[in-house]
Amino acid sequence: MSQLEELERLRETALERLRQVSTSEELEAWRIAYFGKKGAVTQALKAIGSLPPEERPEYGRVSNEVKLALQAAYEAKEREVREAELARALQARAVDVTLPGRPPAAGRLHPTTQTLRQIAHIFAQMGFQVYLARDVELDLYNFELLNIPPHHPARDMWDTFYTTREGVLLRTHTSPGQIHAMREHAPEPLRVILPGRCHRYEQVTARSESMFYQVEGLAVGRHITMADLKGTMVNFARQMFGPDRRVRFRCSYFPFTEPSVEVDMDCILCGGKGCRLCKGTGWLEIAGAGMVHPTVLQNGGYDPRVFSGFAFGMGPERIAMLRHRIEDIRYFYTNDLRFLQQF
Ligand code: FA5
Repeated sequence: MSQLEELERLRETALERLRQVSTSEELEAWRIAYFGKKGAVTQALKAIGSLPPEERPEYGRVSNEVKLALQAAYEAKEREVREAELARALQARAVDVTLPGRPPAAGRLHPTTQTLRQIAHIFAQMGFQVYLARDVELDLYNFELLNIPPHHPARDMWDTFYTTREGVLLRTHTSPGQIHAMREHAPEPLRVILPGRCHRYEQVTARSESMFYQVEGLAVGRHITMADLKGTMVNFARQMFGPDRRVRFRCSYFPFTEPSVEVDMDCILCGGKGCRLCKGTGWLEIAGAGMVHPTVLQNGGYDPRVFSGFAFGMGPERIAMLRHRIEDIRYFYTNDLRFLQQF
């Protein structure tokens, strides 16, 4: 076969192999096979030096033609492969822009948090600031300074979680915060609410949890009377449950208030006629309250001959249960989204 025929053959096989190329890797292998340092075209061009002089011009012309033809074919193939690969990639990661988006799951506030905020908002309008006290307390604050000495039978009102450290417990109510707040403010007058978690070693039922919240309220000043407590409770009940609410005060007992009362409002379901919600009484309990006991005022740093005050404590879960007709307090903290997403 003459040199020129070989060139022709080279062109044909190269073009044939190029036709079969479909990926960029194959294309690169092809380029190296023909145009690499030891590639067939590179070698063919170099071969010109070993030819007799009379054959060189024709060989040079044809070999150059083959080179240019193959280069052009290579560039065309390169474009083709690139477009095909792009099309394949788009196909594989196809995005249908007409589909509806996937909305991120938005969180929301827990029903207790919502209720706590509503309560704080209502009391803020009456001039109460929020005071945060600790969850882990000393027996001293949870009981003794609240007029409940060791071994006093009144301790039975609160089933307590004690810790392994002597005198340290989980607070059973937010009332110990009263002492902290008074000691911080005395002898200035104060008006605070104290929201927070409480713990009781209690049988868990539809109405009682072992961990729940309370919102304590405390006002201390000169000339504060039971009338102030009543006005504050009535205003709260009407803002929380509607302007027509009636409120009644029932005698009760707490060691840290004297006199002590339970605050009831007329049933939001039956308006006082008696139904399942109010167990036929027509009334729903919303808080325990009373006038701050002189001993407690003194423990807080106030002179009970000059200062007086009222205090109350309510359960925000029970308030939320009334507002939303939730029948079981256990729904609050079992983290079932079917419940939580309703608020
Ligand atoms: C007290 O804890 C008093 N410290 C309240 C108080 C404060 C009286 C200031 C006077 C002056 P009591 O144990 O009744 O009182 O609890 C108050 C409220 O906390 C209850 O009305 C109820 O709403 C809520 N509560 C009590 N125990 C539980 C429980 N186990 N689960 C859910 N809520 C509870």
